[in-house]
Amino acid sequence: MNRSAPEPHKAGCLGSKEKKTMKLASAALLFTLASVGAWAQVNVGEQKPETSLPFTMTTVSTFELPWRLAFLPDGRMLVTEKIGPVWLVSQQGEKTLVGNTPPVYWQGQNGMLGVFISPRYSTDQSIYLTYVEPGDYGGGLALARGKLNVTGPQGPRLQDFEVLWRQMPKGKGGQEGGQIAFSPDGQYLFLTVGDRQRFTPAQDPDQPEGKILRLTLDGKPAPGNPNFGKTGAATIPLIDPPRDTEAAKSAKVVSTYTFPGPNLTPAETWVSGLRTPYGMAFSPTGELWEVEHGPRGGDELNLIEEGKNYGWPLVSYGQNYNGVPIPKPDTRPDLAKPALYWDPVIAPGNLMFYRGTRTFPQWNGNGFIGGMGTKTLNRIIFDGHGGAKTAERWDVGRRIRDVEQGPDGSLWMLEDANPGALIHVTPKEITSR
Ligand SMILES: [Ca+2]
Repeated sequence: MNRSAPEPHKAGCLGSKEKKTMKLASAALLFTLASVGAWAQVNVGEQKPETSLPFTMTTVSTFELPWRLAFLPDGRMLVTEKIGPVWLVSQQGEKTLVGNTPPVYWQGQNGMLGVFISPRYSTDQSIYLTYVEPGDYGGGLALARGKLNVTGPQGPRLQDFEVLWRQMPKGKGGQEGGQIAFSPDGQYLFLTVGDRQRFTPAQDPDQPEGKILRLTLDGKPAPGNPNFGKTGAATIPLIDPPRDTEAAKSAKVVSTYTFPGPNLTPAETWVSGLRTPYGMAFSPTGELWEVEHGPRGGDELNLIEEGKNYGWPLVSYGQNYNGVPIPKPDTRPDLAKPALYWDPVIAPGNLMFYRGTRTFPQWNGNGFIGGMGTKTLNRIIFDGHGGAKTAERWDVGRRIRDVEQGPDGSLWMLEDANPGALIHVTPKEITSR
């Protein structure tokens, strides 16, 4: 509730003029509530799954901890495995290893993460990778680009590979983020950086953890960012993942890192206060949406708007895994709230928007979120004005790490498991007797 609203029992002390003003204010408040209505931030964690699936799932191949897939214009796809490799895969499931991919720090949630096709692929044949680079102490998220040569005698391989952005210092903790969304005009890229299970850096403007960065396609701070041109502290502290939000407040500094050049984090930052941003995508109406894991309870679907602070670890609808409470979002109206949240959680794998009217025309414009914890596929309806609500929750019996749309409008999913399936999702055939 709005904490500034007067308590009802105090209304009796007011004069008639104040009462009239209050009535108007209440009417305005009611109108506001009614106008957002079902679209206001609500807990959708208790939603029950559908009793049947309207689609068929066919396992085409299996991988070791597959993480993301991306379609090339020729209809083949690239599939990453968290343990390191990147594969070129036909829709029939034939796999060819892509050469010259970088070494990764594979440990827990760390490893090879995302693969994304350049918005200029027809002219630059480039792909973007996100992964965790190995270091002397833990690892660090990296964003890199390479030209994909699929015609050479040595088989498919990356050329002119270059790291465009890297998280420094390297350190411990999972929850890297690693999702990219290209701006609809293809000029910029948005990169999610998770909190690395360190909590407090998500609120430190000098550290990239818990942020969405807006960068040029070459990984530089993008003109137009809220703090474009500003630099941050030359030296920043590194902490290990503390046990909870309270312990994080007095976490021991294990080392300090001094940047060799300017600290560009302020200039790169688009929004802050995120926890585990594993899903992010532009909707067909041009809104940027992000989905993240909360702690125990409190997974979030957020509308991402320039300069906003999404609250982690100051507030959450969930609590720490050890039961230590976290203040609720209502206590901090200055922080942006999610459009939807899940308590209990679904553990979202990613977010994608379905575009077009081929194969599943009824889903044109809808969002899809894979639920790993619930082994579900979740359809989300967006109103194009910052509102979202859930449609079906389908029990698919697999931990869905990724769901993407194929060239013909069918869906493809990756299962978070080892072995984990590559699953083709097609309309259920209607059989007549
Ligand atoms: Ca939040």
